[in-house]
Amino acid sequence: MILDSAQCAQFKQDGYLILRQMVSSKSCADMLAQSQAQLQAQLQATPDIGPVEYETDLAYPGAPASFEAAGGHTVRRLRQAYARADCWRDWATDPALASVLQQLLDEPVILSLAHHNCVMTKHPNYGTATGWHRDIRYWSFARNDLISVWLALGEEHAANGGLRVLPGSQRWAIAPEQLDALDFLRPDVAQNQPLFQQGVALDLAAGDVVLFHSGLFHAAGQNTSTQVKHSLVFAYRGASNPPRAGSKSAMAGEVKLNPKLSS
Ligand SMILES: O=C(O)CCC(=O)C(=O)O
Repeated sequence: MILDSAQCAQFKQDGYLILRQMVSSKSCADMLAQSQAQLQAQLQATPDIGPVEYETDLAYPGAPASFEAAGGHTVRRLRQAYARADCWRDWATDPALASVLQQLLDEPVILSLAHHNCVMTKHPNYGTATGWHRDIRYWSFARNDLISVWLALGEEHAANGGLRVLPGSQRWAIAPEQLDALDFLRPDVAQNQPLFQQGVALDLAAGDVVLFHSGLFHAAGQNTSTQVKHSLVFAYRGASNPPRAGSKSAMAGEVKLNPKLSS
């Protein structure tokens, strides 16, 4: 798979690119079944089958107040996806994906196991909305120039907590007072209101892939459907953009990708 010049220009301009139906329905169904099975095993919880993040851990507005509260064990993320299922690992290192990322980063590509590396499981009950943020906020690399790869394993839209993006926001200069203590765009600041109006909701089908720049502001709502939404998400850097020594970004290992050779 090779991006055309319009797609490359679009990524540069908007900070994101959607590749419709990049993953086959069979592969998606396998990846979704894996996620559903691991979630089910986690709910039955003896012993833990892998690391997870709970809504309670994240404590976004509306999250259960404690593990004892109703919904206290709602899983937000199945972590360390790379290590916990062959099909997820195969996708994370897919040579066609590597080729696309190499085109956008213009250099060899490395998968970071420190960030994302998870299935996001947004639940109808107790699944919280995420405010406008940039993925780079907690990451520590030489440059703010990574790409998050979001694979929809089912339909995603505004009603089930689908992604929204602020196109071009990877190039915006944002003043510290526009952000809260966790680096979310503050909803109460007048200067942010025209920014929020530029939000675009992404409608995705299973197999659609969103590539987005680590500086792109994005957000997502609550899941008002009856089904858990599953999205597999990994983060990639270019070879010349290493994690800062001693940072969390440098602690979890990396995988060098092999792009598909064009014939
Ligand atoms: O699904 C969501 O609520 C958005 C998650 C997200 O953007 C993130 O964790 O970086």
